[in-house]
Order: sequence, then C-alpha cells, then structure tokens
Amino acid sequence: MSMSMMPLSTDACATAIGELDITSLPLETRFPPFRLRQYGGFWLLEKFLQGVPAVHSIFEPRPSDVLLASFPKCGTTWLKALAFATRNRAEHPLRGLDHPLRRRNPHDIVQYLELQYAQSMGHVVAALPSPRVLSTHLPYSLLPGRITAEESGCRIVYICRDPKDAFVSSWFFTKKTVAAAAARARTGEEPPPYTFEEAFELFCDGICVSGPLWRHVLGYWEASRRQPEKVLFLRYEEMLRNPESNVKKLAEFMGCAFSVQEEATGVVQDIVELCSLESLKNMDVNKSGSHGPLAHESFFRKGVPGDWSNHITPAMAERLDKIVEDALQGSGFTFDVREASA
Ligand code: PAP
Repeated sequence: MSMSMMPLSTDACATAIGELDITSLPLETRFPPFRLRQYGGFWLLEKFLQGVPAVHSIFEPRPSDVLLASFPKCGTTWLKALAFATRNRAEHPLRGLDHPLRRRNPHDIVQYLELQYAQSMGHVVAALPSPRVLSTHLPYSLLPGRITAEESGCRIVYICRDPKDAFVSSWFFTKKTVAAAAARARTGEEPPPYTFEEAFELFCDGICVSGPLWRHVLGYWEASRRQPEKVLFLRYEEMLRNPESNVKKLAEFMGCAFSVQEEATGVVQDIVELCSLESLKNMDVNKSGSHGPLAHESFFRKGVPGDWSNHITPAMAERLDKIVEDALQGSGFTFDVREASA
C-alpha cells in the first residue's frame, strides 16, 4: 500500500498526542535544512511538531478566530496578508503609511500556531485581541477537536495549489534557505545537498514538509464539503485569476463582508493592491530581515501559475499528475480547475 493510500485514524492521533514522544517517531533527514518526523500519516517539521501537544492541550480557540491553513508554498504568505488586511481594515486603513503590512512581514503578523507553542509563546497567542487571525501548516486530521468542532465557532480558510508549482516553489525556497544558512555560517553559497531530481523523488513519495501534499489537501477539502460554513477552500490559481471576488468571498466568510460604500470607494481593490506580490516584494521590510532562519525575501518569487513547466520535464509532470490522480481517485476532488467545482 502506498503511503498516500494509508488509512488515517484521527482519533488514534488525537489520543496519542498527549503522550507524544517526538524522538521515537520516524525521522527523515534527507531534506536539509529541515528535519521531518512522520506522524499521523504526514511528514511534519520536527520544530513545528514540538508545539502540537500544547496546541491540543492548552490552546483555547475563540468563536471569532480565523485559522489560515495551507500546505507550504501554496499561497500562505499572500493569504496571511489578505486575511489580516481584510479583517483589520477598520483599525488599519489600507492606504495608511504605517499599515502593519508596510512594516512587518506577513509571517510576523500572522504566526503559526504550532510554532508559537513550540517556542513557548502560547501566552502571546492567548493575549492577542479578538478577532485573531492565526495560521497552521498542520493537516486537518491533526487539528484539535476544539478547533474543528462545529460548536467552536472558529473558522478555517484553506488554500491549495497545483502540486507541481508547489514543488518548484519549495525547491527554490529551500535552495535560498540553504544558501542563506551557509552564508551565515560563512561557508559560502552552498547548494542543497540533493539535486532537483532527488527532491522531486522525495516529493512524489510524500516526503516533504507536511507531505504528502494530496493527503493534506484532501483532508481540508473533505472538511469544507462537510462544513462549508466552517471551512473555506480556496485555490491559488483561482485567486490569481480573480483576486477581488476571492477577497470578497474571504471577507464574507470571516464575517466582515464589505459594505456597498466600501465596495464603491475601492476598498477591495486597495486590499488586493496592498497585498499583491509586487507590492509586498518591494517593501523594505520584505527585502531584508528574516523570520527565524528564513529570509523575508525568500517568500516572494514569481507568483504565477504553471511555472513548473520551466523546470519539470513533461515525463516528470506526467508521473506526479498520475500519483496525485491515483491518490485522489474517488474523492471527487481534482486539481484541474477546469473540472473542479470548489
Ligand atoms: P510558505 O508556505 O513558506 O509561507 P507560501 O507563501 O505558501 O510559502 O508560498 C510562496 C509562493 O507564494 C511563492 O510562489 P513561487 O515560488 O511560485 O513564486 C511566492 O512567489 C508566492 N507569493 C508570495 N506572496 C504572494 C502574493 N502576495 N501574491 C501572489 N503570490 C505570492
């Protein structure tokens, strides 16, 4: 049985999380600079996994919370910027020169829940004023029931992307991150200790941060079908094609729909503009500085659909498409936006 088809027991994971001994979990070190541990059918960043028990036992969701969930390199940074700007537009006027997005990287504004708890920063999460915008790379099956239960009231927004583009994006991101670490250690611009082809093999085997991608996506997609008022499922490509209607959808879902007057005065366009790749990429704060070991500028590259075709051979693309298609068979979900209903 391939890993992507392995059955997954959410209850079994949840029960075990309290007694989680991370050092006893399967370890994957072929993906430097990231150390991955396998848990609940996913390869998770060891550093993030350390915070998962506390997310389950200590984190208290509020009905007004919005949790942004994503597989890495699928549009997280953009979604963080859009959701924050939309939710806080009254407090932070979009054209204001001191808007938080002009001073801070989106990842410093909307933090990863599990990373905060891993770094003993749970008190910071607890002290955030409502409404909070939080984020996670955790799969749906590893979220605490206190978040996923209908009665918790908090909402989840998920963003997905063509796996081929997510893979290519992660390759460039990893290359930059490894080079930056080498520069810090003054060992020069070192390439990742594996080739593009080796990284592709690992990705196809589901061995990458939060992998396998298709299982991650499926968990949230199924949840969005079961609980459409609770889980909003977005597609990166669709958002690029029509950012304004997706921002409106996002605002409605978060319970802060735009008024007629806001729409007439161009508030939606202001949000789209402020959060565009060009705008964020060119802000001083994102040209320098770092989020932990990750340089701010490494989160912004091309931001286009289909860049995979410049890097992946047709044979590789066909292989990955087939793996994904097989894994998704019978689910009703497809990455092909022409066929998709979500
Ligand atoms: P993360 O999961 O590590 O936070 P994430 O933000 O999901 O990464 O993905 C980065 C991708 O989003 C990059 O795609 P690319 O490598 O194919 O170019 C990045 O360029 C793109 N991106 C970042 N910010 C924006 C934005 N404001 N609008 C559109 N795309 C963006």
